[in-house]
Amino acid sequence: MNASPVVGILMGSDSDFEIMREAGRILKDFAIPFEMLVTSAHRTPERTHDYATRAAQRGLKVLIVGAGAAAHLAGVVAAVTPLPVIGVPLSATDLKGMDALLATVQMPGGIPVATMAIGKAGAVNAALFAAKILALTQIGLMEKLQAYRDAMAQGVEKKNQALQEQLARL
Ligand code: RP5
Repeated sequence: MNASPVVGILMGSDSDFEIMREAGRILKDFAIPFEMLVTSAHRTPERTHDYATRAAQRGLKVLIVGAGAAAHLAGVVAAVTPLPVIGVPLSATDLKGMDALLATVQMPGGIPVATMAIGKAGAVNAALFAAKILALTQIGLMEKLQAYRDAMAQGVEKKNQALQEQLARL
């Protein structure tokens, strides 16, 4: 039996999936059970409201919300849930995500949305940030996060070594 999801990944449209799947990949690597759904602040407001109001009682601990354009999804979700909401602004219009960034980050005082970078880096960081929140109470997750960081550092070191070898051949 699959474990119950502790992270919900929401996105405003299926066109957001290409980027938001990166968050899912990270959570999968960390063996954090999650669910993913398309729901829109504007096109399906009642469904969004229903999901967000029931998320905490269903056992979810963190919500990751990606949206582009006039990206109100993270904000309207945060308005009705006690759970931490992590927003990922996405590039969906000629404004290339600046519209979504401002709509997501400029929340009025009282309703926080932890806003990440626009696009793929934001989706990756949203998942890592969710893992950090869960690691406060979940044994073993802190060590996995450290291992991820160590692997990343080793990757940079390898790239530097390759660069030095290329430099030597100039
Ligand atoms: C937003 O509008 C979605 O999050 C998406 O980024 C954007 C465009 O949606 P589609 O027109 O591609 O469905 O609500």
